[in-house]
Amino acid sequence: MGKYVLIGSRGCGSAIIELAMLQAGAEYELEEIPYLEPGPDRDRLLELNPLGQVPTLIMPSGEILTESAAIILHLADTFPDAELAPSVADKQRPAFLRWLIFIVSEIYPTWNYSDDPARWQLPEANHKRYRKALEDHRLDLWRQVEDVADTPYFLGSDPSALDLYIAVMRNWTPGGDTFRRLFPKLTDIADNIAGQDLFGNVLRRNSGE
Ligand SMILES: N[C@@H](CCC(=O)N[C@@H](CS)C(=O)NCC(=O)O)C(=O)O
Repeated sequence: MGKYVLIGSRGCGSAIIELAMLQAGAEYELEEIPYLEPGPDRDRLLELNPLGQVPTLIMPSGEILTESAAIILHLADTFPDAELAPSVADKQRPAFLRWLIFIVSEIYPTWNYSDDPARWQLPEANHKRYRKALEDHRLDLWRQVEDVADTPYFLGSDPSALDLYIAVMRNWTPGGDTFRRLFPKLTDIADNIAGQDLFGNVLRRNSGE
């Protein structure tokens, strides 16, 4: 099998896919670009993925795969021993699918909506209130994940890609002490992943340590 090319950016969800690549033992090359900055890198990204989002993956076949959940499910199919997803026969499979989609479709977009309120043509006077409403909503969503989480991995004793999402996203707003205080089980999961030799470097680089 050839090499994957992962287009990503520091501080972004592309790190989730890097961790998954490491967990799968897949051969990949990271192309780090300033994904929001106008210029040739962004123009190329937009050609590959009209949303201009990272992660964007160029498969060994040259085909483009976007959407982190699709990439995770593809890697789980291609590397069945990688423990990225419970098998179809596993009783944890429905919970895995439920919370994978919850994290990518409910929680992940909240940053895209809140990070730059001007993008949504809101008058400046409303930016603070708008951002705060989304940040509160995000905490409600994380609370639901915390309530059902097991430890040391989200699914209990078996690792899955859900742990990788938690390990990367816990560093995003609100991050730090607030996340730790509000979501102790998710913090344990994230600490567990961050403490593993395989993942430590990517997580440190992605969070700017
Ligand atoms: N649904 C996508 C979301 C990816 C995403 O939103 N990535 C952020 C960076 S962490 C991004 O590219 N944001 C730019 C934008 O939405 O315009 C996924 O799960 O891969």
